[in-house]
Amino acid sequence: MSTQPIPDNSPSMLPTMIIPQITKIEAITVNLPFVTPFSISSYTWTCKEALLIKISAGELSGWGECVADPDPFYSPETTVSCHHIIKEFILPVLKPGMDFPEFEKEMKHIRGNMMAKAAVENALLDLMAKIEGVPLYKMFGFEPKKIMSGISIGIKGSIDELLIAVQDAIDKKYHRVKMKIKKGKDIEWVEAVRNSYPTLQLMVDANGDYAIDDAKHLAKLDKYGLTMIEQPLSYSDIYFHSKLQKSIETPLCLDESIHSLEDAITAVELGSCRIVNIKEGRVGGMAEAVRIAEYCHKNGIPVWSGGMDETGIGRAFNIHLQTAPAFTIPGDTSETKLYFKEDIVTPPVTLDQDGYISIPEGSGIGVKVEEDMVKKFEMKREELV
Ligand code: OSB
Ligand code: MG
Repeated sequence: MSTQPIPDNSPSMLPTMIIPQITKIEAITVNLPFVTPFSISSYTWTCKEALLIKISAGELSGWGECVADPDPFYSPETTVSCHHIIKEFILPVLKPGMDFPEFEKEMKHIRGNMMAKAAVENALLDLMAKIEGVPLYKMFGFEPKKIMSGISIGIKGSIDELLIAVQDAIDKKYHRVKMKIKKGKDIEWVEAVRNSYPTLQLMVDANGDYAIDDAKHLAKLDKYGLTMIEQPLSYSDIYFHSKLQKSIETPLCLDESIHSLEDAITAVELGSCRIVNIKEGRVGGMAEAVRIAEYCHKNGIPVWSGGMDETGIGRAFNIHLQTAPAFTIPGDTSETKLYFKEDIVTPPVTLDQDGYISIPEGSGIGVKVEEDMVKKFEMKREELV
């Protein structure tokens, strides 16, 4: 598998900066059409509805993108539940003058709701980096690097359609291919891809479609040399994954089940997975994502950055996150045009001729949020502060 080496001096400099005087906070719900529908085992999305949080301090604004969908088919959180939690519980604890660790401590009183927390926390981090005039990765103490690319291919109508999508990804030089699977569209589909592409770095994601009783069935995947099987069992399970991992050779990777560093420790100590998918938007934001990455790295568990088919705002956070040296496996970081004809930021994510992605230049998340495009896709806007 293609990996990047980890330098010895992995930094863990989390921000100890002061929350600035905030002049305005807006919650904006946007809806962007997908170029093609995206199917996972539990649902098909035809568009991206996202709750954006814009936190302003005078002329400067930080942006966060909540990765919850309008529906509870990936995670229990939704755009509307997140809006409620942000407005009624998260923003009331946000006080100018408190430092960032104090803010995170206050947030711990609010149980769960990690997607809601991430949207606010990330917007604050973007804002603080912009006030400092530094790129986000630099505020975390990381060095810039070229980011590996990876594609997540949704469940297609036929094996032929899947093979076309895989060929397309290979032509674009993606570093690894993930294919979504579900019961009835699994072994045969993986076999077809593997037969056509014997050396491709290939993995599958089941989004919780199987149960522990399917262990023997899932073990049939062992012969295809997959890098990993992502979240084969229930979205909330850690324990049964530990039993499954003992009965199959392919490394398991957890996605949906991991909401915090505590969850990651539980999974690693139980032996529930050998790889972790870190989505900063699912674990409360960039700071917790970095803590999970550093814990996993110390414990010999490789990590990668997942995606939630975010707009360019969420994508930019994922790109900055991957400068943390623990991210050694290509993530679900793909070109903007795979999902969107038009996005709300510039520049779009593109791959260079070797399949790498460059970090957007500029302070904070680096990309420019195009307000006219936000307005174009806007469904609802509310001033929260
Ligand atoms: O399980 O990783 C997942 C998209 C929506 C919900 C869940 C998942 C995904 C993806 C897409 O796989 C990854 C991406 O390209 O952002
Ligand atoms: Mg997944």
